[in-house]
Order: sequence, then C-alpha cells, then structure tokens
Amino acid sequence: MINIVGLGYIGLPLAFSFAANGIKVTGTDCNINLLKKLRSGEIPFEEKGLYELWEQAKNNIVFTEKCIEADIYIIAVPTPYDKNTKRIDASYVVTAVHDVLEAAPKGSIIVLESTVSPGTIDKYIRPAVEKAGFIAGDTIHIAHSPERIIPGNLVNELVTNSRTIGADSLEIAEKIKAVYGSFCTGEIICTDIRTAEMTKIVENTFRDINIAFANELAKICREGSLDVHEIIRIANKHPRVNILNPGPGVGGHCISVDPWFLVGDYPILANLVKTARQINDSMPHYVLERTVQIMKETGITDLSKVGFYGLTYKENVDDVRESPTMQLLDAMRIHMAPSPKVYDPYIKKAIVPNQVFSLDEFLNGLDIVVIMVAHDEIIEKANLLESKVVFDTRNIVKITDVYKL
Ligand code: SAJ
Repeated sequence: MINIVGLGYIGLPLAFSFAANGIKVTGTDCNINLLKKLRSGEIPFEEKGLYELWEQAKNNIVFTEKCIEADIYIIAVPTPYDKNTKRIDASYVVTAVHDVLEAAPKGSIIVLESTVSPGTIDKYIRPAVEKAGFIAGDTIHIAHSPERIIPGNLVNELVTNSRTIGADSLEIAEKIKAVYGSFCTGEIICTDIRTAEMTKIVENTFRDINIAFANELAKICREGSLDVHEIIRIANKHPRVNILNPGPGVGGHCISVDPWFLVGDYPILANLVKTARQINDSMPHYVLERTVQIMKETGITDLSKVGFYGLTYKENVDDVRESPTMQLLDAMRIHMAPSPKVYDPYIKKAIVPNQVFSLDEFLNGLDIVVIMVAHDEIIEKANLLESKVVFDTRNIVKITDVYKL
C-alpha cells in the first residue's frame, strides 16, 4: 500500500499512475472539498490524459483526510519560499511528515517528492522523525525523489522522464526504484539525499538562467534594432547552442521559485542565479513599458483600447501562480492605471477586474492586443487579429506587422 500525501498537480497524477498499474493507493489531503470532488470522480484541474488515467486507476484508489498505515508514504505538498529571506518555507512538508508519523508503522519509507533546498531533509525532516521516536535508517527510512514533470504534459512525463532517488542506503533506494518502476520507463538513478535535493534545484535554475539570457538578449536586440528570435533561431543551429525563448516573464511555482533557495542559502556565492531571477522578474514591467511605447508609435492614447491575452503562467494550462500577466496587472495597479481588458480561455472564473470570458468579447473594441500566453486558441485564431495592432510577446502569431519583444 502506498499513501500519497498532497493531491495537487504532482501528487494526483502520481497517485493515479501507481493505481492504474495495479498498486493499492490511498490519496490523502487536508482539503475536504478536494476529497469530496475526487470521491465523486471529479478531477480538480485540466491536464492532458489525466481523466483517462483516472478511469484506469479508480478501482485501486481511495481518498482520506488522515494518513493511513502503509509501506511507502510519498509527500507532494507545496514548498514556497519566504519572500524576504528567499529561504524555503518548509512548513507544509514538516506538517505532512508529522501527519505521516502518526500512522507510519516501523520499517516504512517516507519519500519526499516536493522540491526542497539542499539540506532541507537533514534540517527539518530528520529532527521531526527523531522527535517522534523513530530512528532514521532503522525504524523508518527517509528518501527524496524530486518530481520532474512539466505541467501540460504531466501524465506522459511521469512515465518517460528519468528520475532521481536519493536515500540513506542503496538497499532502500532500490526498493523505491522497484515501486516507481511499476510505471516509469525512464532511467532511475540512485544517489544520496543531498545530491538528489541539489540536482533538482540545479535543473530548474539552469532553465531559469537560460531563459534570463534569452530575455536579456531580447532587450539588447531591441536597443540594437535586431530581431532576437531570428538571432536565437540561427544561433541554435550550432550543435552546442540551445538558447530558450524570451517571453513576458517566468511564472509557475517551480522555475520562478526554486533558484531563490540557492540565493537565500548562499547569498554571497549565488550571483549569476540572483541576476537571472532579477532579469526574468523584470520582464512583465518591460512588456508594460514596450506597450506604452507601441501606443505612442501607433497614436493610440486610450488604455481601454489595449487588452492583454492570457492570464496563466504558460500555454494550455489553467494555473496562474506567479504568472507574468498577474505580475504586470499588479504593477499597473501600483501605478494606479485603470484595469485593462484581459481574457484567458482557461480561466472561467473572474479573478481580476475587467476580465471577459470569450475571445469575441475580448477583441471587440480593442485597438491593441498584447499576447502574453501562447495558448493554442490564439495561434489557431490568429486571423481574428488582422485588423488590430498586435504585440506578440511570445512570437507565435504568423501575421504581418506584429510588434515583438
Ligand atoms: N518560459 C519562457 N521561455 C522558455 C520556456 C519557458 O519564458 O523558453 C517561461 C514559461 O512561459 C513559464 C516559465 O518559463 O512562465 C516556466 O515554464 P516551463 O515550461 O519552463 O516550466 P514549469 O515551471 O512548467 O516546469 C518546470 C520544469 N523544469 C524544467 O524543465 C527544468 C519541470 O520539469 C519541473 O517538474 C517543474 O518546473 C517543477 O515542478 O519543478
């Protein structure tokens, strides 16, 4: 029996994957409404293939508010950072570990999937385990298998991505590897816990720095009247160059968060990491400045004629955490600007002022459309933009005379 604690974007697909492969799973979450939904067969967020996976999983899974007796516990709860110190806020993880320890039998294994800063397990989890009367590596085992799946392709990546397992002994790592091997076809690498913690942070920091380079290039190319997209396209033909895409900023709960852990823990050393974060965080404001510039160039003075397409942090997901559009709207609010028209096909509830709920209503009366998110909808319906001034921050629409970053 596996008990998965935390049924969000990571825990839920993971629970379904085990259950769909014949393993008995209990999914535990403190959110009663979520449990009600799940028990009635409702999936709380949109994700390709998740419903189909649920269909295969449902006979092997139950949902509870409290942890139950199990062989393996897998914790997948949020790990935000403290905005002042930039250090990890491990409180959700610690609470989850306490909940697990109330039910855990001797010899069971606790696997942490949540992303944590290097050293978190030694600092917070081992002491919690020992305080509860267990001996780590003897009466209970601790391990870390950081999630690596990308929203928008969670279900596929769970199966095909390689995976890291950090444990105190190879024997325990191999046991965990065998369980994940029930559905994971990627390579499963066993290592120690601190290496697994650091590797995960390094992966997301690498991506953040690469995007920051693309964003800095976008600013340089704008100043030098060059097309950054064409330059990156050509540079990437070099066999050892792979620059990511510039955009309106880096959102989501991972890439815009995890690098801060290094800055918080190594403030003197993590200079490149910090600068990259600052560059990416500057992009929503840069988009705003460029929008104002485009308004001047096109003689459009009325802000109510400018609309922002897309609220989510990236394309074809319904997640708005740390999204560049939300950051941009916040910056406008600080400057007391009127709320511009916004629309996102994935956000069906009103979460910001002046939000509309259909593309037609959005485009009606607008002179300038700022594309913030590359949803398939706008790529497929780009012809509807032909009479508008378009500022395409994602370089996705193929119509003439489009303003770019
Ligand atoms: N972005 C760009 N330019 C790009 C790529 C992305 O501006 O070329 C922006 C996106 O629009 C988005 C943000 O960056 O706002 C992050 O999006 P993403 O698709 O790069 O990544 P996430 O946050 O959805 O998922 C990442 C993944 N990590 C890596 O690719 C190294 C995923 O594998 C991790 O599981 C996830 O973080 C996590 O939970 O850590």
